[in-house]
Amino acid sequence: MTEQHKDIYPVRDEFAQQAWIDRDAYQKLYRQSIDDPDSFWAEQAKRIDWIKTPTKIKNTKFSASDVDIRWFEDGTLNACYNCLDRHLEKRGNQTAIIWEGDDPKDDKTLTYRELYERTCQMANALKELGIKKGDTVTLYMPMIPEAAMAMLACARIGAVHSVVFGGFSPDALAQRINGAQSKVVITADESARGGKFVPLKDNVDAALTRDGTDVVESVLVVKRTGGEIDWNERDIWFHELVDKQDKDCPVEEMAAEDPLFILYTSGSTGAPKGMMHTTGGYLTFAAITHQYVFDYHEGDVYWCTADVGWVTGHSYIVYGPLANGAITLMFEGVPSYPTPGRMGEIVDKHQVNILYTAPTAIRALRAHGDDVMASSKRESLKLLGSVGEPINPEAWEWYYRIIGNSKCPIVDTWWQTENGGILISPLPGATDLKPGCATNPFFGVKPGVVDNDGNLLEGATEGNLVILDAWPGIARSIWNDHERFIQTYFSTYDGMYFTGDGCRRDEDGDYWITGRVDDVLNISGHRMGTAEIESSLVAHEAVAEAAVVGFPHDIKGQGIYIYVTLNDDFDPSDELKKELVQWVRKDIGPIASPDVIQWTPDLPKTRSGKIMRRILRKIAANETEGLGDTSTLSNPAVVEELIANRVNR
Ligand code: 6R9
Repeated sequence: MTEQHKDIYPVRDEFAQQAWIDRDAYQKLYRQSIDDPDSFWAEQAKRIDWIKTPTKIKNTKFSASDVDIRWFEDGTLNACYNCLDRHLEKRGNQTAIIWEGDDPKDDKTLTYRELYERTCQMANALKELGIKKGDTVTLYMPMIPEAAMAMLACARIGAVHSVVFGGFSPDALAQRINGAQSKVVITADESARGGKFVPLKDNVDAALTRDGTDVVESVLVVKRTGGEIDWNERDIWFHELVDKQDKDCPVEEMAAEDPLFILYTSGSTGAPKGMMHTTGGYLTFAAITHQYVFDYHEGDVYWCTADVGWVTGHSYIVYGPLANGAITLMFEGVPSYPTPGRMGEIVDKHQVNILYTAPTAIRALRAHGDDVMASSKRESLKLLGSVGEPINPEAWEWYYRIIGNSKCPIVDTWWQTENGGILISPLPGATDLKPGCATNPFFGVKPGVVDNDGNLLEGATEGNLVILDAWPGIARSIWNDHERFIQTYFSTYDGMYFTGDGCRRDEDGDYWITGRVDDVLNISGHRMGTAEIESSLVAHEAVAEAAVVGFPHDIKGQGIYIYVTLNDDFDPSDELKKELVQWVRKDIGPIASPDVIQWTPDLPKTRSGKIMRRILRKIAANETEGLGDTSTLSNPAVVEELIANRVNR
């Protein structure tokens, strides 16, 4: 996907001089982190305030028969304490969160002390609702400070949060509430995004009519827009319960390996997986990566544009920055509202120094032309970051030149929900940049490239990206399904964590991520399993069979292309196409909106009945020249027909 680029942007001396990590430090520390992980991570654990300092550092097993990952296992700590309490003395009056509303007139800041007091009140409120250590709480919230507080309040009392992205449908929410068995759901009346209101509370009400959600006893509702909502017996206004609580709340002492949160993510098969992250290793890894990858220094204003519903929001809006005592900006809206120049205007307004966003946002801005940034100067910026999908060199150059005024290094950070934090990325004071290249592994990360048989490849090569040993931030399991965890990540190549991504390693040893090699789509940086969309479609009465593939899309990176075979009683029509699009949007959420539907009497299958997605992908991408060997198909004739009826977009 990303073409190898000749341009190199060398580390600037001025940057290296003030950076935490320069070239020599990177080489030295990286070697130590791989050769002697115990000493490296024992040292790094000092960035955390432990209740009981760990003496056992790494104790991890990666094998198809046994996966057991423990870091700092005899240590105890509290994540909320590390994000709030310990900063009070030195920076109680410093801003912790800058909140920028959807409407440019709305903003506010919270100091560390204010965030601490509100979080304690919220923790006390959760206790009043009967939440105890080990219980789960589901959050379905707008991008407002209460979302961060709710996460931290859970952490404070040892509850496990499960944040569900506010763009998911009631069914998707119900599935996740059921999976986590949460007694309490925290939401808001509505969220405001791009001038539109999303009925979060109505969605919760709808979700709670679905099977398996009886477990929910209380719904805590933040009043955000004042929009009209139904009221049920289980509903409680957030302000009524929280405002009256005490502003102090003792922290729960957690073992390093106690769960901190669950976060659902899509895989290539079946229902979304609740990735389970634990406390000590995750927090250490979020903090160290936030400091070094973004070269965060005291007082820097840092803005990650992700939503807290995704892992990037967890690690790089909340836990990493707050553990480091940073100033973290939280934006409620979308970068293009009310005008396409909004992102730059926010940078100027709050004097943002570090901006971390996604390629899809950059491509959408670039499509407006270079003048789109004319309403802002962005002189405060010193570093840019990218995450979520491969960034094409053209978007990279535009980001560098137009947004960053040709003076800010770009860190292209590759990682996944399962990883807890950044695994492959330049360090801005140490790494020469290549547009579109994620470059080097972070400390403690040992990547490898394997062929389809699992043979490790040496030197400059291309293949499947694996990680050969455990790092502190890796998820420990899938919630309530350790077998599936092993099966999904450790059984493809025994003894290695399989990422599901393809990559190329160039002559300099730099890693270029080429995108997913499994049946996971990446739509505007949002992960989605083809299996989820397919099972939604076949639940429609008209659909006999459906196959979903991604195709290259200028703005979204990938679009959703669907091949549908109808049941005998139904005829193809534009109305039916519209109905199916609405069906999937309603079932999963607007992020799963299909771009193209092609009717077909049949799907290409192997003799054992497996759909040949490789062929469907090529047709969707209009690469019908090299379809490869189709002779093993049970129905080779269908391929001609599919090509002839391909839908252009
Ligand atoms: C953090 C996050 C993970 C998938 C991952 C890969 C893609 C993320 C990338 C990237 C190329 C980058 N991805 N960052 N691909 N370059 N810098 O996005 O987590 O939502 O779990 O997605 O996203 O394909 O496997 P998640």
